[in-house]
Amino acid sequence: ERTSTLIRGGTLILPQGPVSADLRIDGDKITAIGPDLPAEGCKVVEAAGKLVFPGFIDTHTHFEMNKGLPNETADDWVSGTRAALAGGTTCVLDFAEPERGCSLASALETWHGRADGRASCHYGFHMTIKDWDPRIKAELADMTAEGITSYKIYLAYDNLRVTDRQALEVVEAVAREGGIVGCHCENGDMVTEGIKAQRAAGHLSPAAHPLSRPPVVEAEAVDRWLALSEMAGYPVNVVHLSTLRGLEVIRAARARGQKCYVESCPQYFLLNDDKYLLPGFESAKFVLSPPLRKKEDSDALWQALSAGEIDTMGTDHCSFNFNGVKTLGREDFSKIPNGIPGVEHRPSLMYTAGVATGRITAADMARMLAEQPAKLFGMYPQKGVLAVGSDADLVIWNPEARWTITAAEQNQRVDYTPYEGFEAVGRPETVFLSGKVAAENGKVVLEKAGEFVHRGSAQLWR
Ligand code: DUC
Ligand code: ZN
Ligand code: ZN
Ligand code: ZN
Repeated sequence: ERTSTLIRGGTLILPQGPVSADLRIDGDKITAIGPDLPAEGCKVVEAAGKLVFPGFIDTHTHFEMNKGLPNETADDWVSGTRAALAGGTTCVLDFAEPERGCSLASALETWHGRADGRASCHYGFHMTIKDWDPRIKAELADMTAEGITSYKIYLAYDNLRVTDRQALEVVEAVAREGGIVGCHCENGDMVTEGIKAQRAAGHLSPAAHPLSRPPVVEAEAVDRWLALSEMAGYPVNVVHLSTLRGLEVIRAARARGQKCYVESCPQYFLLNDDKYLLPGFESAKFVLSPPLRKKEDSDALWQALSAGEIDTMGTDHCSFNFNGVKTLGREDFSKIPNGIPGVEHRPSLMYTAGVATGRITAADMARMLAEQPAKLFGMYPQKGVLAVGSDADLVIWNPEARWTITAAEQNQRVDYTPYEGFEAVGRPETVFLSGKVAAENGKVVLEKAGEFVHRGSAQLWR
């Protein structure tokens, strides 16, 4: 049935900034925004003292990754999207990955099979390209027709990476589709040698992980990725930027007039490489790639975020149980499955450390966690903005709430959180998904109502 809701007296976080106004929802759309809207026929939600954000979009998740293998992720599509929703994220973009030698269509079918009817928030897929040949190339037009307009390639991981020549061809081919390609920027050969050097020195504990892939590994790959983009004459996305060195490469390219997009993740702002000095195997909880970096890197990323140099914030949510598959690397750090959880906590982490401290505004947060993700990935203005005609995915945010992040109370189905004990300021109080109340105070109240988002061309605003 079609319901109407009036969200009354909240501070709406609009693209131009915060505005005190009412917002009306009819069915699954926002139908009016303005002062003193009539309440006839509406369920009224009082939002005085609250912020109203567009539903947050996580540009980077890995649910049900390595399915069926010993290093399978902890969160599947059911638990991962429930956690996202509980934390105020109404849409995720997950990485679909074809099996070696298989078509993009086969990966799309597999990912639909896992997500359809099981997801509690809306979702789309980036398509990972690891084989690149005429057959795969011919599939790009089919992908566009299927609502897939973003791709990912790796310059690292021997089993995933493409050559530079292939990377160039991928960017050129995706440009013709009006899509966008993101890249995991680490130099694969340097990582391989870095791991070998640590092992040779007898360093087998998680403490060796960051040493095996220092900042130059990222900086070199970012530089090469942007060089390939320049040659192709089409902008690309750098995913999960972690270092000042990488940022400097991006700044230099932009100073020459090159257009590019940058994603980073909360862990690179909030956690540092001192986590690799924890006793025993504890540091394995923080083994991800790129690794956590130094305080100077985080400080530089905060400055870049404040200055609008970072376009989107994803989580790279890739959860492995600490008392489970993380132990595959107990004797050898290089065998620790790479990744950390975070899909549930990104909005609260960024609000606490960013907005509440004054480093960014609430409008900046909406821009980097909703509006720009929607634009870059072809969902704007259907998603990413509070506007008449847009989908009614939104979050009523209590800026006064104080709470503590703990694994015991999380929705993520993994046995730890890297943010255990983090004192959060602000919390999503009510999350609307397509016009319906779907989560309240960190608990999901409407399950499996997520829908696949058929995405259009990338909107390249830079
Ligand atoms: N890095 C991780 O830590 N996990 C998932 C994939 C990646 O690139
Ligand atoms: Zn489907
Ligand atoms: Zn990556
Ligand atoms: Zn990733």
